Amino acid sequence: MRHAFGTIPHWGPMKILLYNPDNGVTRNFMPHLWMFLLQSLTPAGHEVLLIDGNAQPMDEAGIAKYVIEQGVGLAGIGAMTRMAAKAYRMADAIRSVGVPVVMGGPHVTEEADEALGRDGGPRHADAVALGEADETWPTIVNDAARGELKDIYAPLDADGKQKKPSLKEYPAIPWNSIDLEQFNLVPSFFKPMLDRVGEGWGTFRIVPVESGRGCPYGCEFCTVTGFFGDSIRFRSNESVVNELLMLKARARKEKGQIAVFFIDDNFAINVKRTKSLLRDIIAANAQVHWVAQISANLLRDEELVDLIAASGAKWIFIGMESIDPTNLKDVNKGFNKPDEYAAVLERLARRNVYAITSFIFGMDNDTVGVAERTLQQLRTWPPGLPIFGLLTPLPATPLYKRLEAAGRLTRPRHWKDFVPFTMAHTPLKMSVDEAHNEVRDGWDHSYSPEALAHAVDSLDDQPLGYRINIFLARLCFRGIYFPMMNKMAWVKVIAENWRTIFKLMKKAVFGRRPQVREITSMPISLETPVGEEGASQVSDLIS
Ligand code: B12
Ligand code: SF4
Repeated sequence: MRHAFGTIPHWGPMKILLYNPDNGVTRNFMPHLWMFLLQSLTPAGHEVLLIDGNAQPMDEAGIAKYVIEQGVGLAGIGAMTRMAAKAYRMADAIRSVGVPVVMGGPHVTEEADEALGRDGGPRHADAVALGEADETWPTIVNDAARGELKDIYAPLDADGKQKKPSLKEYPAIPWNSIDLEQFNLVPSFFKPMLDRVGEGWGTFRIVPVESGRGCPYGCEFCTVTGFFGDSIRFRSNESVVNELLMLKARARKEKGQIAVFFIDDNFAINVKRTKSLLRDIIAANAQVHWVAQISANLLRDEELVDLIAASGAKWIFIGMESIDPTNLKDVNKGFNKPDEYAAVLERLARRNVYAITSFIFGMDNDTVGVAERTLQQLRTWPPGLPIFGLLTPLPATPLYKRLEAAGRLTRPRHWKDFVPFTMAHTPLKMSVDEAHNEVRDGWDHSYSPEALAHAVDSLDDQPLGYRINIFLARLCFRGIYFPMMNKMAWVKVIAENWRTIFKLMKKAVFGRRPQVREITSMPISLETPVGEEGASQVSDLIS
């Protein structure tokens, strides 16, 4: 194995860089939890540096220079499939200056041979951590410090069977001291002005918190059931509550805003336990504004939805996927009942909780016009944040295997040449181009100036803050499909939406003056494609 700065191995404390590549399309300003988790699980004595490429964009030369300047002795890179190509390029750059790289996360867990160059391609990683690395990470660090990294680290029990870490002894992530500056959504040049606005608007961060892992539902396109297993594990209520209290205290101390994204795949997978957690959060006065993913079938329970609202929830992400029961059955998601979507959304909206509704086009029963049919339904629902994607065969999913076996994959290793919103197989009842057009239609019609105005108007009976809220969130979400990475793009969007902006401003000035707390009662965006310019519009509106 090679080492930084010549041939002298590190036998002692190291500087460890944990790096998450950007996805190359949008800026995802929510930091990735794995970095903080592994940092907390690193054996004492080592120093851990974190770089999220979404917040600190870096190229190959930049990262090579950084690891040399910092004297990094080990780099850990984690990536989803869509960032794999970038992750490999960055890993190559780090290895080229003699620093060993260990890779982990959902992609390399399934494609370890690719990362290790055992598939005939180049080697990108010195070692690969398979699956959940909570228990293998300390061993990896110790091996690296001794100069004895192995190729593969797998979480196995004494019998060689795969072992899932319990979350009962969850490490306390020191949110009170972690440097979160790179994740502030508010641009530095606006900070002084927003500090004056008060309510902590000089900083705004969305922080990932997990309360449990695993989902037994096994939807065909999803990696979660395979990766985390169908054994669901939870942290204790107490440890989650303490984490929220710590975040709340930090926000207070820094006079900043913090919102939480519960990253559990299905936050209410065990309704009894979720209720008990939410009750404990309320009892401990640990409420923060939060977002979580919950499947529609679990939101039938009025008491659960009451607790969701009372504990601070503002947005619930719902994987609706399709309004066609045949499609849902095809992808093993027949538990989603399109007939009840409207009722679920209304149940949330009655408590001023809104939904991010996620749809997948390009399913086997989809035909031309699927976007319009979906939009027709959407228009009858309370306003939310619709998002549209394409059915994507991720490695090792049942979907990938089915399409591969049927010879239907047109780009079997699509991640090697990642192109956003581009299919890797041909759907049965329409062409690839037609599927792409459907997704474009979905985004076009949901995020056009008319659609934004309609969403705002549909909340006419609500406080102004809610209307501004939905407008800003839609503006931000628009960027998931239509990249808004520079000032000009934002100027154009603002110009297109001037009527709605003017109307909201007028209302703010001549109507009841908006309360900053009201306006900002939810995270602006989960995947914040806004960049600095986007956030500036946010601040314009709240000042
Ligand atoms: C939160 C989340 C998001 C958030 C933002 C991501 C963020 N900033 O955290 C949002 C909502 C924006 C999002 C969006 C998307 N997501 Co997402 N997301 C998640 C989710 C629910 C939680 C991630 C998490 O924090 N997990 C908890 C941590 C502890 O687990 P972990 O990251 O896997 O890390 C562990 C191990 O993997 C390992 N590990 C990870 N990295 C590393 C690195 C090293 C060096 C080592 C040693 C170990 C290691 O150790 C960790 C501890 O055990 C996961 C599902 C899941 N439960 O993981 C999906 C998931 C990661 N998302 C996924 C997908 C597909 C997407 C989207 C492409 C969806 C879409 N169709 O548009 C987009 C892409 C966004 C983008 N940035 O480009 C897939 C990725 C699958 C894959 N093979 O790539 C997942 C797994 C869900 C799924 N449906 O299969 N996502
Ligand atoms: S419900 Fe969500 S997390 Fe669970 S398997 Fe289906 S898509 Fe994946």
